[in-house]
Amino acid sequence: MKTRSITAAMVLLAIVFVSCGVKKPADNDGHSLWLGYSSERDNSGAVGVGDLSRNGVKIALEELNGYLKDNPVSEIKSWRCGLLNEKDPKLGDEGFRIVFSEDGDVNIRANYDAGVLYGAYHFIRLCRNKELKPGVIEEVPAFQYRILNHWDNPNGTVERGYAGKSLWKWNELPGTIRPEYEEYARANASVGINGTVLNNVNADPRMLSAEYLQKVKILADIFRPYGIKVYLSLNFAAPKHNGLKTSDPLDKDVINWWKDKVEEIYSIIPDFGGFLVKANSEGQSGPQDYGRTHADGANMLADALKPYGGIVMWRAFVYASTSPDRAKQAVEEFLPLDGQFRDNVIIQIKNGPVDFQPREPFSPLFGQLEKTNVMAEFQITQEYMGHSNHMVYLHPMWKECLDSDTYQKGEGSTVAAITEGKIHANNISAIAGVTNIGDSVNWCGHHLAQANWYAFGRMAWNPEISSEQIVDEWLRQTFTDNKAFLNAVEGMMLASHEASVSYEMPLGLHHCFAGAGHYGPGPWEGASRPDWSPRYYHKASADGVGFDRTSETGTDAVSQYHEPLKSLYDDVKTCPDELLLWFHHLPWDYRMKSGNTLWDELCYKFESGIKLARGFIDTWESVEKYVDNHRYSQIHDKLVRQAKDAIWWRDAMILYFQTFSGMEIPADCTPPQHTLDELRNFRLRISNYETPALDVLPEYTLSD
Ligand code: GCV
Repeated sequence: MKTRSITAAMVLLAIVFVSCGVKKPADNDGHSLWLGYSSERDNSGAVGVGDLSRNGVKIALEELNGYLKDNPVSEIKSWRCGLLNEKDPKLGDEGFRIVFSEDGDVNIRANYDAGVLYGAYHFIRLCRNKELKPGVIEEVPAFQYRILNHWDNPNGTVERGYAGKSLWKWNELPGTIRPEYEEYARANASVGINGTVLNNVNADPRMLSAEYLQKVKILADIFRPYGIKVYLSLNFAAPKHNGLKTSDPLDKDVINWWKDKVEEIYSIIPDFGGFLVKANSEGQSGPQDYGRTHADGANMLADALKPYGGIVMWRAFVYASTSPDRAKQAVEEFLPLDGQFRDNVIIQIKNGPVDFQPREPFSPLFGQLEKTNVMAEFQITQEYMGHSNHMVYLHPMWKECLDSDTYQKGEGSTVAAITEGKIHANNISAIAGVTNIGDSVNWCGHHLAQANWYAFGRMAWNPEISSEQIVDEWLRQTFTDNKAFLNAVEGMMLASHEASVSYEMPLGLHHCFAGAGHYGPGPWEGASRPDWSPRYYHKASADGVGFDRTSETGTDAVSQYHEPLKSLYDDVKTCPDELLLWFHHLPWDYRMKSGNTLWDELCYKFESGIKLARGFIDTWESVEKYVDNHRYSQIHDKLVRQAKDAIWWRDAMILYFQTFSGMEIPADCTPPQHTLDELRNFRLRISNYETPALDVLPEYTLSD
């Protein structure tokens, strides 16, 4: 009897299982990223064309064979890849052509081996996304330099890194080579990234020492076949650290010191990419220490690199001006230098004028420089968006910046067009992302944060691709192509950036973080003066909230934008709601376009963020059966924390603002769960750069 009922139960289970049609995938630790198709390289089954000693072509072949062997595509009968016999100028250095004939022959060709490799990865992506159709595909990258910036230090820490320690084990190199180095190169090449700055912009001078260059060489050798060049951040004071009396860029000995250093670097790494420089910013040394300009400093380095084809990426994130508005400093310092930089210098500009906030207007500097190469810097690591605890798909935010029209040369002068070199005669085009990679097994600390690494690469190759397409591609390759799963998770990820803005700092508020760790709210911190403190940025008081950057009563930051933007932002009636408190200081009872008072609108914005974050948990629970247990539960735990943090943010911001507004939180909003005093005291316990552990954060109850 007992046996019979067990059998019946098993049959029932089998029926349920079959009728659902879903087999729970095996546990996956996330290490294989979006490249889980072939763990072993295979050299059989394909035809290589031309000189196979070229490593990029060889890797392309191995990838194609590995993929097609495990995942045969019935329409494909044969495949080849290799260099073109005659160079095609249309394809440039890195472009490719894929010809897929009606009778099933695939031919991937390029001028150089990097192009063949990109073609192979593109082809595999099409197969995996079921987008393969007979015909010809030609692609060339939009940006010449597509670069990750690591903020990794020689001691193994990563500034603003939330995925373990540095991937680079400097203490083991050059002797020990970890498999992750090549895995990293492969992942980057698969999305078209062709450069990596290995060390923090707050640079340790040791990185340029003979000892470290031998370590860097090993990485460069591993990355080279994948089309990836290495770059280093430098410490501008390096000559002084090495015994010179000065680091003045116009001093003869200093000039020679850099020339010799560059010669040494190229003798060890012949295809070294160049330098990234943070100068006269946040305490870093720079040319201004010697009464020189950014152009003097950058040009001195550019001249040393020029004979070898290297470039200087000189950051515009400056922090030494006396301007009363931090958002204006980059234009104030760099506009007077327009036209003075060498042609192998490019000014690296953060997407917004302050610092990678959840939402900023685009940096006006993009639209100001006309005779200088400019590039955008995005932050892939989530310094200001919940570290690797929060799921925030960042591509919509980056695209918002790239698609912004600066009106520099009339309509259509978007940030993308300017940085791609379409508006004025830039001779270098580049784009950079501060990476979210560390040595954690899943690379990024949150499984879903891998999407941001992937998205950065795809965007750098082609800034036109939509956020929807990128997240769809990534999910199919990383999880499953099940429609129900894709619909649910795509919706959730696409809503996540707006959710993050809403639950942290809606309506143009910015930099309201607790402490230097930038995790969690601290709107009560600091003073009303130009430092990095929340009170300087939100300016909440009895008369209202927001930073007045208007032309008549404010700092006139609006004038750094071209018309019609200047007037649009300047006029409170036309300024977009999402940037309102970035540009205006308004009374709490200000009547918004919606008809709500500003106070109510703020409360409802926070509420919408809380609702979205709460809903992400339901969405994730609805797809449990499509996801392996390991990733399912790790992501679930983080989504729960994210929703709790959303309420924490609202409680802190609104309870603090309420001390000025004296207004009631609308009754239909989630009730606060902590008092202002409790939250202020809690803040005292999370003041360093690390992400606090999930279970030491303030406790919150989530309603169903
Ligand atoms: C690498 C912000 C971050 C710093 C970072 C700096 C920069 O201020 O908090 O950690 O330093 O930006 O981009 O240089």
